[in-house]
Amino acid sequence: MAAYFPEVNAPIAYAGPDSKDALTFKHYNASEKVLGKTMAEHLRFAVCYWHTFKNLGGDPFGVGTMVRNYNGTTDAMAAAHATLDAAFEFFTKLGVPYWCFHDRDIAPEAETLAETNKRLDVIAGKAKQLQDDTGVKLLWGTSNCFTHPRFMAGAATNPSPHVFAYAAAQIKKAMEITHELGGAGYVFWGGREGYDTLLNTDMGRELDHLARMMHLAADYRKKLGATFQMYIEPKPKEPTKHQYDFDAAGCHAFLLKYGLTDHFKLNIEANHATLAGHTFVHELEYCVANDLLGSIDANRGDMLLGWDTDQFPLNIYDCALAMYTVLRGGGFTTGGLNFDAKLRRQSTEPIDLFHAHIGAMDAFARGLKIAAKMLEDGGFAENVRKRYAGWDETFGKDIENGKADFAALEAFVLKHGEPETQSGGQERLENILNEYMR
Ligand code: XLS
Ligand code: CA
Ligand code: CA
Repeated sequence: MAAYFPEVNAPIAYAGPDSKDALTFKHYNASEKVLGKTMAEHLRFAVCYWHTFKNLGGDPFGVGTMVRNYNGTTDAMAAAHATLDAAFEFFTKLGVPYWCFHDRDIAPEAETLAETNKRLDVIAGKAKQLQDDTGVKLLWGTSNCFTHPRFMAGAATNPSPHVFAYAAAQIKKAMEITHELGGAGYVFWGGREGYDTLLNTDMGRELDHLARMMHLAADYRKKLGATFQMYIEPKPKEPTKHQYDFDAAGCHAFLLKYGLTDHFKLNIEANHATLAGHTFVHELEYCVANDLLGSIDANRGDMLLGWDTDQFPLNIYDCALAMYTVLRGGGFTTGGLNFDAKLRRQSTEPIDLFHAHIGAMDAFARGLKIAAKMLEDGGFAENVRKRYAGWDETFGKDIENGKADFAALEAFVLKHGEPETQSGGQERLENILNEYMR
């Protein structure tokens, strides 16, 4: 088989924090145990197909800058075959256990749905073979219902039932191939499920239609006998002005209203959290508090740019706090850390893909170790326990259990007077956190 990444001859190895070799892991040691599980089992890293192999650095102001020898042919299916070979070479050399794709990433769309599906079958068959040969597994699959012009006004929320039907047919097929490939998950990111202007939008009806699509998907999952976990991925805006799956809380309200909580968890993306005006860890914490934690799209935005820059995650604080929340939530089951991240437009060489992923894997490995230490030391948890200690006493418990009515609460205050103040101690806690970042 042709080598598409000849600069890397063997799988990237762990060489320890003192290594000066850029093509080694300094912190990610797949088999090293942390809190009883290997780092590979905790982190469940995945490479995404779309940014890594299909994005060539184009932006709204300019065309692609990156040359890749696996998609240099005008024969779309030949390029699809070569790209899949290159992808599995990359996964294997990087040493990631999982990958993720959209239907339209792996196989190009044809003139008709029937022809497009035939192409998908061919490429999915090849992917199955490559998965079997390499041991790389599918973290999740998804359907791209946002690139083609037919979806310009949304897919499930499109004003036309014909477009709704097209999206349904596409999702049906993507669920089938995800199932055939043994995918652990299936993602719904509502690319254009929102609006550009309310002047032409029936919001209530669109939300009902979105829920209808989710119920159809839940029914079809059952019919397929599939075991993959379905996720909704929140994002507040971009490409549309407003997207209905705004954030974790918005998705939760939607799932509750439409009776969908048994069928979905969330796939939280760091950059989408910040676009929604939250921190990454806020979104994860909301998921843990509401049994919604599914999977993570690991990336980061740029503090000074207000759009979805999808950069590789390197901020150790963010990685540590994210992993602290994930560990407290019981860790990943079906989910993992998918690098939904792309090279900057000036990083044109294929080897840059290795540098980007190695750095991000090391950042999360450090985050995991720091989070494990924070958990083991227990200082933060103890601080929280003490802060809420009043709720563990009889009076607090009575309120929690609904045994104290307004009159009882009033009587308590009349008897005990002013509550004591207690400091939140934020600066002390932040200082302690700083000490973990070594
Ligand atoms: C785009 C989304 C998308 C989803 C999958 O902003 O992140 O890539 O993860 O459709
Ligand atoms: Ca994403
Ligand atoms: Ca994104």
